[in-house]
Amino acid sequence: MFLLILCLVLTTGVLGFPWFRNDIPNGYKVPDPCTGQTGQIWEGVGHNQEPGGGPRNPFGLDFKTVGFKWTKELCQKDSDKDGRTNGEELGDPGCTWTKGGTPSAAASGHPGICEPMSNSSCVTVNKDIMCPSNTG
Ligand SMILES: [Ca+2]
Repeated sequence: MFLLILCLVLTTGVLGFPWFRNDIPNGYKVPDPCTGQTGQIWEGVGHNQEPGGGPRNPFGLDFKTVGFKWTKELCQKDSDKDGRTNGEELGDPGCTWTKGGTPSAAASGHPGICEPMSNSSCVTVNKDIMCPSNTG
């Protein structure tokens, strides 16, 4: 049993916590904002790299701060400072979504990556973001 737990801990350390995607609206449909990634999904929503794992992006840090839950506070915050709240980006503009429910809108942005990425005011926020290819 101990080994099983240890194994789980080690695995999640590498992969991130994929089940957290059930804890935010449209967690499986967050668009990848990197150049040339149109239509692609950013799997590790709270992380600097698309597959997840490694350091957290601003949204991941805020998500951790509120206890890995979709709270009104988190929903109304603009973690990546691009002028749109996390709720607006994830398709819950009214901050009414609860776990298991259907979001009122589709995800229209990434809550942890300042968009558009080419915007000069986003460069500092996005300095640790690793795009899937070298096109971003
Ligand atoms: Ca935002």
